[in-house]
Amino acid sequence: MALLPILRYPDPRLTKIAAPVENIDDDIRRLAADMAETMYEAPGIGLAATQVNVHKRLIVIDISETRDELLTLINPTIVVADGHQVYEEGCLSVPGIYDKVERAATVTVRYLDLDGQECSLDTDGLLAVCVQHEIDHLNGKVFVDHLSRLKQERIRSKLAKQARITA
Ligand code: QAP
Ligand code: CO
Repeated sequence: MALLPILRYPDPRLTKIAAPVENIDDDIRRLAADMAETMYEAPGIGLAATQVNVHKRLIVIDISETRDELLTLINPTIVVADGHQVYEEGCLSVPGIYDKVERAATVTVRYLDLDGQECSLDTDGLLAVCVQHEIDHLNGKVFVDHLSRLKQERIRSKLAKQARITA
């Protein structure tokens, strides 16, 4: 197991579109385990492979209080989306920044699990938000992209300033 470095917005590698996972082999299983360890250590509730500079369609999520309900979704696709909800989001790639984003209220997501089994998940609330946020990463999108240009500029300058302080 290993902790992986997380890309920081506005790193251009966060805009890459991830490719489908073709084979669920030991490399993918190791990546999933390392991503889970990285998410728990952060701590966070979701992490996409894009954020650790691996451009494959794989995400890990755990929204439980007890931190023992890990979901690993391979090649996830949203097949049904309904309604609207607004949730205050954050992102491990955009540390210290939180803002409201409107997304679908309920989603059905199809994916492969680590055994290569076809799975389907019907969800709402925070888990639905998290699934949509992480699939956005696989498509090269960060939650900041949903905000106004003015907010995006403020976030970029705030993070650039922070990077100078911590450098
Ligand atoms: C995505 O985000 C998410 O700024 C996962 O300093 C967030 O795990 C989906 C984090 C909210 C739905 C709602 C952020 C940790 C973690 C930070 C995260 C920070 C430390 C974010
Ligand atoms: Co994120």
